[in-house]
Amino acid sequence: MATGHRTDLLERQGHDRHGKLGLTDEDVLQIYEAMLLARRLDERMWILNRGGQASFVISCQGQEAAQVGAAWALDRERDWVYPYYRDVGLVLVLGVTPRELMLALLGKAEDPASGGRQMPNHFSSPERRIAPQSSVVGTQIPQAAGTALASKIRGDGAVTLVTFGEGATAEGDFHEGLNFAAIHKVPAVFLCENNRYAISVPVEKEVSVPDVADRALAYGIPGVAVDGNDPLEVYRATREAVERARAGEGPTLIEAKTYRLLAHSSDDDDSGYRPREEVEAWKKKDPIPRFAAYLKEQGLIDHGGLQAMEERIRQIVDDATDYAEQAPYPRAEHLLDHVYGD
Ligand SMILES: Cc1ncc(C[n+]2csc(CCOP(=O)(O)OP(=O)(O)O)c2C)c(N)n1
Repeated sequence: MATGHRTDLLERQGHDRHGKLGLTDEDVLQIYEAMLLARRLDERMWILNRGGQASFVISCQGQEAAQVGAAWALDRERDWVYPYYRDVGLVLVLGVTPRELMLALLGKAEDPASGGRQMPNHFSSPERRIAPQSSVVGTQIPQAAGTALASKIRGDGAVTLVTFGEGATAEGDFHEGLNFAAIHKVPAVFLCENNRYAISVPVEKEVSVPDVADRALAYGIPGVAVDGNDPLEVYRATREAVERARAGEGPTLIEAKTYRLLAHSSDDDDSGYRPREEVEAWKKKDPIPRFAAYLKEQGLIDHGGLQAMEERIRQIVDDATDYAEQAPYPRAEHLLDHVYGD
């Protein structure tokens, strides 16, 4: 039942791949812009960290294609999403604003995810159906299975997408969540962003089969491994999984093979556990320049267009940074608000 699809973006360049997937030229330009915005926001977050303003950064760099490609396959008006902490690209597509992300980063009172109480990148947006997050790895997986079961019982047609790293697939929550979802044939899509490390633990010490997607077989659901640095491949796989789920055919496990370009977090030094040559090799597969090359080959954008996009994004990132820097911190007397039931 498990199917392993693998493709190489570069081999396929030159063909109108997005058109064949039903995506318009405007769609792919917007996909690229969302990926670039995620990257530039992340870069700014590291600068704020190094400058002492942001205490902690957990980065999306390298994973933007997987995140934006998957988000593009959702119905943003009704589907539920349980993201994990690297999903800046995903939540941007769902409507979370750069200002909101920066408010959370700097722990400001106006942060809509938690009023400055959560760690950054612990997204939460009820109106966009983004469920709040725990830092405990993998806990979102059974929660998402439960949300999908609720959709099935209600018959509301919503699909639930849940994302996680490959390290999370070594947690009991992953196995319980997939087992439950498969038994009850719930409308869920499980997306593993396999970036090859759980902090310092390499994928070979986390997963005993060649592909995380192979694990789907044990639950009797389809498992698909795709090039996670190609947004079109991730979009295609996610759209197929969403269609299956909406048609009542149950869940799918997708593995987007990608790489975390930076350290696990701003508190981590990755030079102790992974060779620089490996990081450099993956930089050559960086999804941002690769997708820019595709858009150029398709004649959808040129150097000037890319420059204009960069400038537009720089202004958005500047505005978000300035706004969050000037925003007030939570007041001490509100310390316990929204922390305990009230
Ligand atoms: C249950 C649990 N164990 C350990 C941790 C510490 N921890 C935080 S992130 C992380 C790595 C998770 O790796 P993965 O799921 O592959 O995601 P990645 O960070 O690589 O994107 C770990 C071990 C935790 N938060 N929760």
